[in-house]
Amino acid sequence: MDNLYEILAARFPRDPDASCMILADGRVWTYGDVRRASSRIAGLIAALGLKAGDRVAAQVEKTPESMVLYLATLRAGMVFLPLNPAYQRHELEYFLNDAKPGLFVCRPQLRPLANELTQQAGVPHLLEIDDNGKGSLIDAAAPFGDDFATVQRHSGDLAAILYTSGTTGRSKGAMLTHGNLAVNARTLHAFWHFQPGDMLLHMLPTFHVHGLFVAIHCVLLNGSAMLFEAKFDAKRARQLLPQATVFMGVPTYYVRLLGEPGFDHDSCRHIRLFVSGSAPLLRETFDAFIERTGHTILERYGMTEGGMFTSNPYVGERRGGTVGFPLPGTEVRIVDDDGKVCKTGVIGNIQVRGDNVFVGYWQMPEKTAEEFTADGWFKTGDVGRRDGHGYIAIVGRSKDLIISGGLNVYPKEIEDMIDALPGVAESAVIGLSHADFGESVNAVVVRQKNAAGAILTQAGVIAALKGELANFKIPKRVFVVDDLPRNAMGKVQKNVLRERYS
Ligand code: MCA
Ligand code: AMP
Repeated sequence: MDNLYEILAARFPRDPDASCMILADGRVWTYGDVRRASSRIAGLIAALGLKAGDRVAAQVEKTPESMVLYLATLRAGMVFLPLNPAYQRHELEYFLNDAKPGLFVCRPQLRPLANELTQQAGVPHLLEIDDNGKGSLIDAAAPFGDDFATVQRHSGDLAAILYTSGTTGRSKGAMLTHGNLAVNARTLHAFWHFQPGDMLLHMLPTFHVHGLFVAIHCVLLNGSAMLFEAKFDAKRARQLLPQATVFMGVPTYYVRLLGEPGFDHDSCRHIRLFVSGSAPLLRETFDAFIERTGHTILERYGMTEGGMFTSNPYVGERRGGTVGFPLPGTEVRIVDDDGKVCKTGVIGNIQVRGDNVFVGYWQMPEKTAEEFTADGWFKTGDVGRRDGHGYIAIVGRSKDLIISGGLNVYPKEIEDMIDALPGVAESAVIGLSHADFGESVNAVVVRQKNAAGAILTQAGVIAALKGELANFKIPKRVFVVDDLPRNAMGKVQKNVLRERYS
């Protein structure tokens, strides 16, 4: 049986009363609860008449019910499509039209917009899960049985589509199979030495690879429990860490933990592993963490298009400023612009290959072909080097991408929206270093010459974007200028802008 749910469930504890998710209010979801609830929701999804391979899109808060909706989707043989609850009309409209899900699960407060957008996109079913894990989906699933027979799937069948923004402004849906997810889950579970009795403190969102796949798959394969918190909060993390053995986070979490008074060695007394990823961990954060807690954070590197590619060692030296070595089963090479493998220490383009690497972008065969080499390597768009000991360091990106607090923002998407505002001639969106988010989003906006009546201000631009785009993409600062610096080819010199405004 290659259905990922079966692979995970085969490792659930024998005792159905064993804890799986421990919630902030003290409630516990046992593994028996997870089996039963996923069975009922899978029964409902099947009864809606969706066919294997149909998409189930969910824009819901992080709750045990929404986590179980993911498992139920796998059980029913459908494809899970998680969406950040911060997404607004402009983003949702695109995702629903592009993915054409058979079912859209939303929060009740989104209902009017969801009605409009699902009708427009021809999505046949719309159900709700609210922020307390209740709602029409849960009610409708209640009459279904606890013994749903998980649908047979092969390792090459799709399990999930996760949208990653595109450099051209159009988001691309990365198609991940049951096999892609299973192989990465098994690798990480073994490589990071998951063991009986582990307790993961789970504070990541569950609409991305890090929180949904990396963290949850490790726990489920381990049959152990997690402290399942709705979101990251540094104070709360400090309180809960003494009960945990493993913690995973983006660099911002570590920066904020270090800013928390009283966070020290004792707060981490049972922790055996701190993992960081999704964005570069600054050397100063890595060093300050060792100094404060005695723990060396394990930094790893990955992408939506394949889960985790490299990791610092569990046993052995974890080197700050590096992302370690290729994980077992993943090949990593660093090549120059002609595709020739670079010598040790030379900076080049990072390419990866392995069973964890996705099978392509949803309905974008040309884009998919562009991102793979003829011999099957995926071009990550990241730039790095390998040192004499084999440690890989990411030194930059060839793609125009900003990572703010672990969330990706593609400048082109925002530039397109700003350019459409009255009085704007053109714009350039740039990342500037930010103490909390690592990088922040900033817009340099050129006013139209002779634009009658239009007064461009930071507040005006920000107000025009809010409600259309997720808040984390909204520029923190807007600079209004008369022109943009260009090179001889006429290309905007973003490096000059970054220097000017840093
Ligand atoms: C929230 N805000 C942000 C961000 N998050 N602004 C910029 N960047 C952000 N990441 C804004 C909100 O819009 C809001 O603005 C204000 O900050 C406060 O919002 P709130 O929700 O209270 O913020 P928060 O709870 O402090 O959230 C910050 C956070 C969160 C904890 C860093 O963004 C987070 O959990 N990030 C992790 C994302 C993640 O899981 N990434 C992994 C992707 P306003 O006041 O104007 O409304 S997976 C991946 O990258 C690959 C595969 C990998 O390698 O893992
Ligand atoms: P996403 O599209 O959300 O999957 O983000 C993947 C991107 O995050 C990668 O292509 C990298 O640019 C970046 N990333 C992930 N982990 C790290 C890391 N440890 N260091 C630097 N960049 C990282």
